Amino acid sequence: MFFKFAFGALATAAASMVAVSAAPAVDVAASVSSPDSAQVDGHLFVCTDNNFTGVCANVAFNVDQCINFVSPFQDTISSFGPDSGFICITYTDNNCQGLTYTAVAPGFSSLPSGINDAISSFQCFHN
Ligand SMILES: [Ca+2]
Repeated sequence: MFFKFAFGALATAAASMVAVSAAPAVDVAASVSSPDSAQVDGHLFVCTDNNFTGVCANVAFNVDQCINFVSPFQDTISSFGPDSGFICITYTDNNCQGLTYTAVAPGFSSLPSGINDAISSFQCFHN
């Protein structure tokens, strides 16, 4: 998860990964009905392209909560990673159903066929 980003918007996304306070992450969190950022347990950093590039967001979660992705992250994620201290299970269908792919920090800079561009929801736990 530690890459140099070529574009300003991506640099902002990278900064949000650390500061967990940037506007894009908050907007996405709200759009997927994530809990209030002041009360969340952690964040799953997701990007639409490999190597944590493309459109990225730091999606807030509470442990044991299943969150469905919405546009632009529904069936587009190609790299992702959770905050340290958590294990996150992604699913190829909504409501945490379908094939699973599990990550701990720093996550995966690319995903295998069948998972790439197929993730629809996720659920995280303390690791
Ligand atoms: Ca993708």
